[in-house]
Amino acid sequence: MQRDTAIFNLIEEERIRQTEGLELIASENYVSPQVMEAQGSVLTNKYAEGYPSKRYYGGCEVVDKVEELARSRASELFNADYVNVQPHSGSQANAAIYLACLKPGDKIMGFDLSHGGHLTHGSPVNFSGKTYQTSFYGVERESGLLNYTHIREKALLEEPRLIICGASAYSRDIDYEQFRSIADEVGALLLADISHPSGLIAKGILNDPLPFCDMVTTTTHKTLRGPRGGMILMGQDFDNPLGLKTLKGDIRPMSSLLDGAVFPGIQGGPLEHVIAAKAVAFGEALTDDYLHYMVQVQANAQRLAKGLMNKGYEIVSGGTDNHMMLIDLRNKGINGKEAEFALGSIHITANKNMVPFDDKSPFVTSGIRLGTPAVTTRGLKEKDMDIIADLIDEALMHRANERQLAELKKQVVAMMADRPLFV
Ligand code: DSN
Repeated sequence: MQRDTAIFNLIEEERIRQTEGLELIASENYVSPQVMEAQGSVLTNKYAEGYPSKRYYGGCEVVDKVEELARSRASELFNADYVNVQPHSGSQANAAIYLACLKPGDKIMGFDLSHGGHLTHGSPVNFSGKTYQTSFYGVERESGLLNYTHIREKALLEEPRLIICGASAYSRDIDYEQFRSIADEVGALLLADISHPSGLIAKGILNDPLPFCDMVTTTTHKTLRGPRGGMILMGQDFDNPLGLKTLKGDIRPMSSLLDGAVFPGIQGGPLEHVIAAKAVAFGEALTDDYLHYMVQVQANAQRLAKGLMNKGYEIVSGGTDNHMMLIDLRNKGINGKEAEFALGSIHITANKNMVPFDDKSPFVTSGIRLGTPAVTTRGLKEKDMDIIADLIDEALMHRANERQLAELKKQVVAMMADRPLFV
């Protein structure tokens, strides 16, 4: 067969872009060669609708073992009683939770997207906002922090059936115990979406939601450093809240409803090649090397935030507990779109991001979000974060000076030249 040079040349182009660039998108990372190998394996050829030992296709005896291994490793990593590794993404994982726990029109309450939440937590442009009645909590204007008293008041007022905690642009730890007591007071179910900080949670660096939340969802490709995908976890199984019964009249446990919501509820065949890659990543995450990596991710984020604050940048909430930070650029006279472009021109990749109480549209924004999972995988440490803070500041302040930007780009490429993509 003739090689598809059109595509493979583009893949090579992307490999060079990733190798030369400085990746600060908080939700991106570089997977290991073994994760890549598993994902690019013959498992991609296999249909396996159903679950291990309960499949709708023959020939599943090997992928059954793969999926069991992925589940048992995830279970050990998060101390979870229930794991479903089939969701194709974090959004699919959340969709399955909603399908299992809610009826269309039920009330959900999530973290406002423009304050750091996620599209699937009820945004009006997303299926979650179109299917359910939504309300939102946000951060305080002054502190940039969640205020649990105000979240409780809002929950008492709105009486949601499901409360969602977790964020894609909030740099502080979350008090899941407080969310539990709020959910109990209003009789709501509680979902934690830990897609961003799941690696830090798995290694005990941040609060653990599993003892307090009914269900937990995560992606597997951010801090967890696995293939793109999603997963559902429960610390403990429980009786389904809708009172749904089996044909024999028994109350169905939540685990059975969640399995059914993923398949056949919202998905068909699972991606067993991706599940194998998830298993590899979970195996890596169980090691001490990964613990050291997570500790360094957090240390790097804190150092980068400090370096930028020393230069007068406003980090929402005044710092970070996790792997990311949100910078409100309004005091610097530059918007998020311009900042993303200026950084891109020196090979630093970041994303523009709404900041709380933003007066600009999501296409422009007043902020940028930065994260350290990817640069830490490349081996960068605290002293490198000081250099990155300098590079960011120089690029933003001299964004109209093409010669200076070209010089800064050379510095970025030189910095990354001896940092292999694969660890
Ligand atoms: N797009 C992801 C992120 O960047 O945080 C969330 O889905």
